[in-house]
Amino acid sequence: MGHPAAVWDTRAAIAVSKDWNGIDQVMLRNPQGASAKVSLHGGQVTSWRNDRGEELLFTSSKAIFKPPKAMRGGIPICFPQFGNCGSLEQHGFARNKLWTIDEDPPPLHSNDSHGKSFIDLLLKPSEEDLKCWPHSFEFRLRVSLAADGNLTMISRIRNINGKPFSFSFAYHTYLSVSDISEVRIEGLETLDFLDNLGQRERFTEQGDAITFESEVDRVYLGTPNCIAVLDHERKRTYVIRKDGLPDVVVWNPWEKKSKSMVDLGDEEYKQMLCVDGAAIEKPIALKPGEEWTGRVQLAVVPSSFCSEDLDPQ
Ligand code: TA6
Repeated sequence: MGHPAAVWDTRAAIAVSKDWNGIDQVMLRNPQGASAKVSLHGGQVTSWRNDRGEELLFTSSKAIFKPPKAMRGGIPICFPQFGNCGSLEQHGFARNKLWTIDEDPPPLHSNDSHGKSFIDLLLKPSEEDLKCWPHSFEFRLRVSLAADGNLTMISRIRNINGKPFSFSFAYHTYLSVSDISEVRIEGLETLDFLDNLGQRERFTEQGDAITFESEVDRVYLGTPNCIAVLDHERKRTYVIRKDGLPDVVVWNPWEKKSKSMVDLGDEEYKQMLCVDGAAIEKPIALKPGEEWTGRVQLAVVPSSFCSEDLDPQ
């Protein structure tokens, strides 16, 4: 179903329109035709396309587009809690809340805006939120699309002079892959990880790239700031660069769990892989007035590019 005509800001190739729930969504476009879409519901990136219009993020064919539930796919924001090991709902409330467009954000480095289409969103706790998480914060999110098509998300979370608080965080990133059995991750070899399929026991990864033959649900710890996800069939490599996010979540539900999820097709585990920049093992602690920044940049390069070419550590 088409959306009402979007209102394009020609200066910055930004358009705001309403989605089928009447919620504002922001389309970013670059001169080469690449695009990204961000919903004010959850501050969730719901689409990221290259200059050939190919969708690079996974969205379930059975996704439920009905607030407050987050759509299954794109990049939901997990804050102030990752997982369900706290008092809040799974992955916290930020992805289920209505954000606003931040018309006057505190400035970022010029590199974070120069030559980019970007939008700044803002989440502040409602009275209801303060009942379940009594901390006064401001969460500013910048989503930007660069001239080369790279997608960057910058989260700035500030303690607004309340009492000290801690939080865990993840950019829950659903990558679109051709066939999970043809995918490998480079950059996590030999690292320790917590296995969510057990009781979050700690294991050490082997020395080879990670490949997939069954359900994987892990938090890799103390990871490098550059990870490669190689899709052999499409000859495509996702390069994930991050800062302020020491951990990486790797999740594929595989067949049995996919069949148990109403908002995921039974076979769709084959076309998705979550690789999330995260801060989980050591929650981020903020004193009054302090601010944390967590940044992730997603790029796609031809698969002739391999991990040796990644940024030297
Ligand atoms: O590790 C990722 C994970 O916590 C999995 O256990 C799975 O629950 C996934 O997130 C999806 O969570 P969601 O709440 O979006 O269904």
